[in-house]
Amino acid sequence: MSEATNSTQLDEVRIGGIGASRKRVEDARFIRGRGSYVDDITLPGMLHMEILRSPVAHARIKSIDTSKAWEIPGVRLVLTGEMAAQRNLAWMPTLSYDTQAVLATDKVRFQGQEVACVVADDPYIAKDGCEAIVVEYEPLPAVVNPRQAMAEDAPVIRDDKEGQTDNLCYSWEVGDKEATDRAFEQADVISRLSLHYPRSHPSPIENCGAVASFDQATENLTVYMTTQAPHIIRAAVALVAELPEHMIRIISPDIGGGFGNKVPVYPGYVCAILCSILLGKPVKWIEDKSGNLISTGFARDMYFDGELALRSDGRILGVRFHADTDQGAFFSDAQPSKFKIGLVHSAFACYDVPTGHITARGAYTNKAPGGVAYRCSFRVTEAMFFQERLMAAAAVDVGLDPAEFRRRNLVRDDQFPYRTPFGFLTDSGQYQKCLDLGLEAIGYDQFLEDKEEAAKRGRRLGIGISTMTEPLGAGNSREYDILGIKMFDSAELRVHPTGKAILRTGAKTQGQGHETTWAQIVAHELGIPAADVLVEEGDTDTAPFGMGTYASRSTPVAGAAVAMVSRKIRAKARKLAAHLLEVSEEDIEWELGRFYVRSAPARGVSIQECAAAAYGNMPDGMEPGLENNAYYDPPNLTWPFACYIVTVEVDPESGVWDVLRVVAVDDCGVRINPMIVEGQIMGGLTEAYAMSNMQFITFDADGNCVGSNYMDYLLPTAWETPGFELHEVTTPCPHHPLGAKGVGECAAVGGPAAFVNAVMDALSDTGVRNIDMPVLPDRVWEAIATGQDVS
Ligand code: MCN
Ligand code: CUM
Repeated sequence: MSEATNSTQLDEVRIGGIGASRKRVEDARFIRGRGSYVDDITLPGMLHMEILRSPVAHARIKSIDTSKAWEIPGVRLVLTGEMAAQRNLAWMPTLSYDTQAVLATDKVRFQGQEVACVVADDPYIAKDGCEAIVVEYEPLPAVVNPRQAMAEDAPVIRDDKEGQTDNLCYSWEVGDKEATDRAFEQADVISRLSLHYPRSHPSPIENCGAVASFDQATENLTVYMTTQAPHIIRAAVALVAELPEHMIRIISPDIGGGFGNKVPVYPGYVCAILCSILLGKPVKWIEDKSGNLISTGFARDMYFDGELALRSDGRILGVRFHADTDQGAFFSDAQPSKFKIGLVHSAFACYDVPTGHITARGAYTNKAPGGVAYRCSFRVTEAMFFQERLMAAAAVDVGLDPAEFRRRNLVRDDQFPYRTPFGFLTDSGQYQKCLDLGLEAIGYDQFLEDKEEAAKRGRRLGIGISTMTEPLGAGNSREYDILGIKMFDSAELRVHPTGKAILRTGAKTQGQGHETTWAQIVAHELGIPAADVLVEEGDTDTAPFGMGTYASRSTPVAGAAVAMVSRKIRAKARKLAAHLLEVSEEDIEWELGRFYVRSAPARGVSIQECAAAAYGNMPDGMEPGLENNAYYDPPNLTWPFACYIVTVEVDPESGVWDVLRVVAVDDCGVRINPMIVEGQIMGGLTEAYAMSNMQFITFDADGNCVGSNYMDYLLPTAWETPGFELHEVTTPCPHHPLGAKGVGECAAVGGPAAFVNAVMDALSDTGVRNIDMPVLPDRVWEAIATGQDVS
């Protein structure tokens, strides 16, 4: 037995507990090129699949001739929609209760849509096979804008759906219309803004892919695939294929970035599975970059018109807005809320707004499906962008400094839990403190002076603020589910006789560092050094059932489950300690990694000694072993807060703008690994910067996707990305066992408005209210030259 005393208590940071900026254990393999991604999987007899995609956006399919493809040596299967239909798989249900074509049969509805696929001995033969397929298309007019799609005379895209006589996908409203109308009647100032949040794409470095392996002897199906949510995929396959779950194994190996792109279910996965079933051989499908950019996981693409009712002193009396969203050809949003438009009504949650009303419509268009994906908890990014752009415009209209305007309206610390006009309950925060810290860090007053001085010499400086709280951590099971399965998550912990342990969760890391941080939670709860805890995720045969990683839900939900399972282990270890120390449980105290006798602190046993006893020296009647699991159903979403402040200089001659400084103040509650949290914030700010000024995917009038390659769709590199100055406030989450809130998406959500607000501030004397993203130099130049908004 250990003879340690209280004074030698383990140093939590030294064992890699909470608060330790532990180096990421997964990086040891990633930076050596030793990760194991889907494309690294090779199975005996494996064949390769390629997809033939539609070159046109909207057309009736008159015929598909595959005979030439079948003749190519090495081609094993040519699959068309007709053949899939024989298996009832030409269409699949989406997670938003719509249907989506797996392979087109009647029409193609967006450029890049899956029309056929070819399986061959190698991927090159499969590609040749695709090129040998002859498809006769009868072109139809294309619609690429949701408002045009909802016009009277627009061609009906989803004529496959019974009763669908227009392109309306859904309409929705929330809030109190009458009270809001009254607020606007009483307003001293009404401030309006219209804008478009452009379509964007997560573009992870690794594209999507799968290796499907159907064993004809056992009829078991194993699929290695790029998914952020393996158990949901297994549930979906079980439901669609009417197979029991134990015959389906989904393995999500290392993932080279998800960013939301790997949440939806894509036709490519389904085709790979179907081809493997038909051929009885493993089939690998690896998407190429254009395929990824043209067909998967789009985000945003939303038009806003809205207004704020203001009192002359700057207090907000009410808010109302309308949003039109472009859902693409199929409504395939992978999101667990009961709201078709996601959580757009989290807008204005950080401000004390008495009342509000939101209306929204979603439209089908001839564009790839998508909507909620890309580092965003379900249209929260658009909501916060519109909120902060409108706040900036309103500050000008009401004649207040934008920081002071926000300060007057931010929810105060003593108002929590705070009920928003749209029904959310925000949990905690110190919003004013974050804002003040940000202003101090950027040297707000000094910058305003510098700006005025510079203006005298014809220079345009600008400062942009963005403050927001967002709902992270879907969900709680009362309100959030996918396919009827509630949004809890899970952890299973097995402590071995030597005190080493393996932890598995229902989440799935794609670069966020779960292998590092979950071990830190175990270290914090049990005193087992983080280095002694192996973390595994992503295999449905071994991981406990969980709903996966998106919506920054891993820490709020799976992370909480890790804490809870560790506590269960500790409770059993306490009984073992009492047995070893020959005292009753009530006489035992816990300090990190050790139980001791209250009256004689020098008498104690380590957690490792308890682990050994669980297998070799348990008391009579006690079940052996030290393993357990926990399922955690969060009582609420977590509500982190952020304040981002950006300064820029705009060159009036060219419209080019340079970022001078970026200050970020994030409050995500208790930070498990501060270094990883900072990495998440920097990554998010980088994406925010890119969205604000360089990324867009547009479509011409015929529906051709312009920007489906990295020459047009730009990814930020170290060269253009500005430096970030990070600051921290900690308001523990009141309902999370560790006080942690999610953080993975904050900077990507709140960041874009700070950049755009800064540019607009630099143009404040021109009367221009809005330039739509990306805020390209030519748009800025045009705005300065014309004094008009640029969309
Ligand atoms: N963390 C922490 N303390 C907190 C909150 C988080 O130490 N208070 C740590 C976590 O332990 C975890 C990381 O920060 O290691 C992110 O945690 P969390 O906020 O819970 O988010 P998730 O793990 O659920 O990640 C999802 C989120 C989303 S939705 C997108 S999209 C996104 C993002 O993460 N995709 C990413 N960040 C990404 N980062 C990388 N590298 N790759 C992606 O694909
Ligand atoms: Cu919506 S992107 Mo993330 O939630 O996987």
